[in-house]
Amino acid sequence: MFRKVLIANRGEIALRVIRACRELGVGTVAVHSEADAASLHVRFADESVCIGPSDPAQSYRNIPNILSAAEITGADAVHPGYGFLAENSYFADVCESAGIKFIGPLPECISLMGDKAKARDLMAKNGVPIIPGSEGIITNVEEGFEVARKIGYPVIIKAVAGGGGRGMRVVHEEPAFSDAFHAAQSEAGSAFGNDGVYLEKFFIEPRHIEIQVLADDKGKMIYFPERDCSIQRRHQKLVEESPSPVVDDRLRRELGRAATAAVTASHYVNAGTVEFLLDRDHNFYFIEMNTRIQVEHPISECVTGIDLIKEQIKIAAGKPLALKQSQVKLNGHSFECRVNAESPETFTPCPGKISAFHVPGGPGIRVDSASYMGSVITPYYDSLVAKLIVHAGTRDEAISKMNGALTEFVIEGIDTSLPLHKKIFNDPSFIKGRFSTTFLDHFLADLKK
Ligand code: MV4
Repeated sequence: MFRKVLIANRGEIALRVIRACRELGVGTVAVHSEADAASLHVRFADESVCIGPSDPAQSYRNIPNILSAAEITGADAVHPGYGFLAENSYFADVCESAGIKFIGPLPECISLMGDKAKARDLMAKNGVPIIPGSEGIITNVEEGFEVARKIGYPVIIKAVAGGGGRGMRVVHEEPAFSDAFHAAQSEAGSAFGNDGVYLEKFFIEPRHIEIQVLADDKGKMIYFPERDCSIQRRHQKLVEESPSPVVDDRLRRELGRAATAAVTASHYVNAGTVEFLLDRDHNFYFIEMNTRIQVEHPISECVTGIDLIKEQIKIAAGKPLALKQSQVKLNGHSFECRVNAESPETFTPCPGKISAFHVPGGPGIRVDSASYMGSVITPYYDSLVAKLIVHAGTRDEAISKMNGALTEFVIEGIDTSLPLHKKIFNDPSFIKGRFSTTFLDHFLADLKK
């Protein structure tokens, strides 16, 4: 096992990794920016190093400073968390070159999945269903016209380096294609330094379903029951649940088979997530693979009892995966609310000092947060204040538990998304499990009426 893990992150996920290390008897090194000196991850790690100013480019994304901190403290592994350097193949590569284990997949795997057109191509070749679209990237408008005519409008133009919804354009008819194509190309070029785009048939009201996987470096792997992440606004997820209210055992096994095929095809190691779109007829299609631990991982932990972060660390340390697929049993239902510091009207981040903080409790209630009374949500980083996670025997019981927990959660001094979460958990369509990725936009439009 590792002696000491450096956590190249902040906030709740840094704290989550510190807790997992502690349980494994592994030492921890926190790194922090100047803005985060009073943060809980600094307080609860065994050691800490200041790695630069508040601007994440100069601290949490500063590779030389993070590697120096690892060398000074003698850390033998780095956990990247999510965001920042988590999907930076160069970072994973230089960690390995410096003799520090990167807790995640190999750099080659990160860059392969970072190219959405290459990932799509690999899946198609390995029997994972993909959405009808282009083979590889589209280099000019004429080529785009041809593919779009073949698959039929509406189509969606996506950046190969995108993901999470950035650099996408939906085109409903041919006259709009040319402008959208050039706009997508130039947006992708300036956002990602890569102007490659590809084409897919646009699905109107899909559900966003994802499968968590764990794979060791000996070829063993397991998949988890699906997460439904359809409740989002502008690609920011607000509520996630596992299992999905529309997936049955048979579909769950098919999704698992597709996810494990994706792992095998890419020689994937460590924790990853395979994303699918699910259409009205419950056909599913691969969209992308995330090569990091995700924000919503706790709901998968709740319904299986498996600690994903501990498994990540053990896999990176070269231990064989001790879990068999038959030991991954779906138990009950779990929801997560991402409680953000944001204005209820504009959804813009609302930084400030938390003047009162009371977290709900009781059986089946979990709060992953690095906030406390007196802590400050700064404008430098994401505006996540807490993840409120519930687990109960059935979906209805979990909804009821979430409603109680939302009522008890007190956060004062800043505006948060808690009032919106309460409204969602009282919406009849949501309660019935009837929603798609467009649910929240319609819901918010109706609220304004
Ligand atoms: C799509 C799609 C519909 N059709 N692809 C969004 C994030 C990225 N992972 C892929 N995404 C989507 N890809 C096809 N072919 C719908 C989404 C999508 C979405 C698109 C526009 C606005 C909001 C969205 C929310 C979830 C998913």
